[in-house]
Amino acid sequence: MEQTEKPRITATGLVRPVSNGPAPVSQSNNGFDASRVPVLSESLDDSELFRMYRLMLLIRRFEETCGQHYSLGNIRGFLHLYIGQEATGIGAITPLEARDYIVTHYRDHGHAIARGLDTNRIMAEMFGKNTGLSKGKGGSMHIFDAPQRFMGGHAIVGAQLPLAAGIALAQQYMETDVVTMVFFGDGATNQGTFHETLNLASVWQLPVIFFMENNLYGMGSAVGRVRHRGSDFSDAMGAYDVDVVSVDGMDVLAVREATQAAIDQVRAHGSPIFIEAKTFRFVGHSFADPGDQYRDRSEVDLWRRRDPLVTYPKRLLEYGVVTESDLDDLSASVDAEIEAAVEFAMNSPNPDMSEAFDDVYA
Ligand SMILES: Cc1ncc(C[n+]2csc(CCOP(=O)(O)OP(=O)(O)O)c2C)c(N)n1
Repeated sequence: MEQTEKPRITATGLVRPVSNGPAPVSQSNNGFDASRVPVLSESLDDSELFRMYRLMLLIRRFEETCGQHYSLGNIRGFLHLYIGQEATGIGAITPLEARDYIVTHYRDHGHAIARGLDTNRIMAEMFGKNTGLSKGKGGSMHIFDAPQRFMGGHAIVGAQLPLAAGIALAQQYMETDVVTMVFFGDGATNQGTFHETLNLASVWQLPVIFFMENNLYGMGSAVGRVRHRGSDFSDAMGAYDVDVVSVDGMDVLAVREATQAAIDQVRAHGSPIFIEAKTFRFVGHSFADPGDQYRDRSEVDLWRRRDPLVTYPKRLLEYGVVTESDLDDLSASVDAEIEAAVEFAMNSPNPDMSEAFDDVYA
């Protein structure tokens, strides 16, 4: 079959200079030039801009609440919070359509919320209850909702990558225009599965978006200590001839625009794209992370100053998309949703022992 030549995707044009942008930041801010930030997107209406903020706030409050219930012993096992990375998840997932697939790793609550999965059932999964999305048997790292095409939640670093390629291969075989998006961290790029999957995805021209959330650390290891090229991923895909788009992961609109362009291209041409969002987790790797001692306080503070839960609503106010009272109402409605989710989880039964071996594929 003759292939039409695919256009090369580029993030150029996604960022527009602003006269009174924030003060430039140092290189330690992951190389992102904060003096160039996008204006509010022209392609999104006010209700969508507002919905994106609601989802970001929902993730933040969900995560904070999970942290509290972990300390109380109501949530057990591992808990990897997404606090700080909300703009990336929302910018990446909101432009997907319902027929598209998402595969992700253990830092998955934010992705699940962004996908619009039932907050009650995500929370119940956290609490290990049988009303949870994985019937309480998966927990925090294994959120799964096949009808919504949310295919996990995977605890093994890099394991989700070949699964995503398999889903994309099936779509290619069935000649659909469905896009598969797979999330992973910078640490996963050192796994063999990453290179194997990239290679085959390129050879077979699979319709998959490789979405890397580069938060600069894999557990306690700074990316520069474990990767030959450090935090620079610009030519990471050279060997596979896959386009790379690098975007500011603290800017929800920049992520959304870059991702929308990538989705359009993958849908039309069926070839893989690699997106790198530069972001940061504000808290430890997981609740087992003893005090986050491998990061300099000043580095964390620098990133916290770019908290998307502060900068984005500020922009919405500046551009007249919302009023202060809209934001107050929103905050109350998000709190009510989280409170209801906790109540639902607390009041749900544990999985029955008789179901222990159900759904085991062996
Ligand atoms: C194959 C494998 N090796 C090691 C681990 C332990 N582990 C869990 S998370 C993690 C760090 C991964 O970091 P990254 O991919 O950057 O994602 P992030 O946690 O920063 O979101 C490691 C090494 C694992 N789960 N699986």
